[in-house]
Amino acid sequence: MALSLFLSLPVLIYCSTIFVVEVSRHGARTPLTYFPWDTADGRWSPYPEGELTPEGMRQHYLLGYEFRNRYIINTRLLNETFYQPEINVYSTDVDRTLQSAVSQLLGLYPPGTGPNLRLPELEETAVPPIEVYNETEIIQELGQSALPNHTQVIPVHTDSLSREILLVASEDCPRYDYLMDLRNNATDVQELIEENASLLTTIATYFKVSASEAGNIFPGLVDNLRVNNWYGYTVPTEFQGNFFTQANSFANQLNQLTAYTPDLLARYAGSAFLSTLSYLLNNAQKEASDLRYQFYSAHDTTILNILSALQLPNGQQPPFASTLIFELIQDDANPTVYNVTLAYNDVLQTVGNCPSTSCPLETFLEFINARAFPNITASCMMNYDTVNWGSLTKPSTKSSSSDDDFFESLDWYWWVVISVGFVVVISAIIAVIVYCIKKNKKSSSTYERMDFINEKMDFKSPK
Ligand SMILES: *[C@@H]1O[C@H](CO)[C@@H](O)[C@H](O)[C@H]1NC(C)=O
Ligand SMILES: *[C@@H]1O[C@H](CO)[C@@H](O)[C@H](O)[C@H]1NC(C)=O
Ligand SMILES: *[C@@H]1O[C@H](CO)[C@@H](O)[C@H](O)[C@H]1NC(C)=O
Ligand SMILES: *[C@@H]1O[C@H](CO)[C@@H](O)[C@H](O)[C@H]1NC(C)=O
Ligand SMILES: *[C@@H]1O[C@H](CO)[C@@H](O)[C@H](O)[C@H]1NC(C)=O
Ligand SMILES: *[C@@H]1O[C@H](CO)[C@@H](O)[C@H](O)[C@H]1NC(C)=O
Ligand SMILES: CC(=O)N[C@H]1CO[C@H](CO)[C@@H](O)[C@@H]1O
Repeated sequence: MALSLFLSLPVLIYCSTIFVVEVSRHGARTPLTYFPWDTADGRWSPYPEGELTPEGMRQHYLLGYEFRNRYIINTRLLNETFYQPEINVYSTDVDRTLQSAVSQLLGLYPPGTGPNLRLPELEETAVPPIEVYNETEIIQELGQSALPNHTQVIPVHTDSLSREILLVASEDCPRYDYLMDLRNNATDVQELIEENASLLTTIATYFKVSASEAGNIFPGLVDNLRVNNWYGYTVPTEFQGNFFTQANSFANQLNQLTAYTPDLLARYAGSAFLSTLSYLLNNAQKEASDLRYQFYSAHDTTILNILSALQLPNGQQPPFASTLIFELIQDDANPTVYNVTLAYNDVLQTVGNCPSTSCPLETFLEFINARAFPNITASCMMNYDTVNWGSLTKPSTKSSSSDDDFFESLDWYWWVVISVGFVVVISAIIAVIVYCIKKNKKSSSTYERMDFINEKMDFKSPK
């Protein structure tokens, strides 16, 4: 509270927030997989796996309450009562994110802010076409309030997970899925798994299964332990203490390596969101619509995808109800000047080439437009055969829609290139010896491949 006042005070004095994009992770939930210790004492009863818990609802209600304070009471970005064109809410089609959105909105527009019937006479008209039990008593109790206690209901949009590329990139991007699959077999990933083999041994021993079966259990187990740890519930001693710390850190590292390394994957993960963000900020600056608050209710992956695409390294899993807030700010003294800020759980971030945490809109847009693929649909459907093997550019902040930089750190490809390079070099030497050709000019493609190998070696050496 004190912190938020401190944060919003300078903003109040010099400039106004004119547009907000919020992305939050759902609140506390039950584990995605139950293990014997969960079911033995019925600790999650009656909640099935992966559902929002009352604690998760509370977290989002409190977020909504805080945002009411910031964006309705202090800065007056939003009207005191719900005005439909101002706010748009979009959630992934998952119970816990939908319920989180509703819980947060209940804090933003709490009971008491909802509407009355537009005319008292409409009391008799505003009934459904079937007979209602105790209709007279209920209508009397409601009075003019449309719903009990002037409760405000707010639409929450969603779409099927298979069309969720904006918030869950892997759900609708075959190309990204394919690249992540390749990464699972890469040497750096396999090395990390080998270095942490003791974790799998502990799991294999406890569940009396093979090591490969233990590998299948691991993701569900680590999630389970994280949730039980959050709740302070006990788990078997084998999975407490060091095991938990190491499993947690290993899972984070593995995720970083398979989903966001090399950089191209991070761009796949965040492209659709960054393009949408760019579009929203442009529209807001032009005041093309009345929209002032865009709220996305989503997952830890969504937050990591966005942070990774913005090159803000974060190897940690975002805690329940983690929140990214993008604000478009207008300079009161100079109304043609717009800045963008990004806060992750209230910590301001410096994005790309921005001079500080408050970033001129053009600089911010230039960066995110370069990071996003020009046409994510095309990039996601990109066929393996269409990869341009010759070009070895490293796009990072330069705009590009190709896969090339991905292959710089694909170990299997490295070996292919070394082998090809080796064969080419040997052939060249044989050619020189056998045919005594005076001009000993290597083909340009050989140079390219050799450069690639050198670059690759530089890339590997620091680690
Ligand atoms: C804004 O809030 C005020 C006070 O609650 C209300 O009278 C007014 O109708 C609202 N405006 C809109 C556009 O919803
Ligand atoms: C509903 O109707 C029944 C029977 O008419 C009555 O006993 C009861 O008090 C009513 N309930 C309310 C909430 O008015
Ligand atoms: C409104 O809320 C109060 C207390 O929070 C409750 O006693 C009352 O029944 C509610 N009214 C309706 C119509 O639900
Ligand atoms: C990864 O390796 C496994 C086992 O060697 C193999 O079955 C699988 O096809 C490989 N996946 C890819 C994408 O290369
Ligand atoms: C906008 O960003 C620039 C560069 O970081 C900074 O100097 C300026 O104070 C910011 N303006 C506002 C209104 O935040
Ligand atoms: C993006 O790529 C898809 C698939 O190639 C294509 O159908 C679509 O027209 C492209 N969109 C734009 C705006 O170029
Ligand atoms: C439990 C365990 O073996 N953890 C290791 C996992 O790999 C990292 C990186 O090499 C090590 O630092 C950990 O000790």
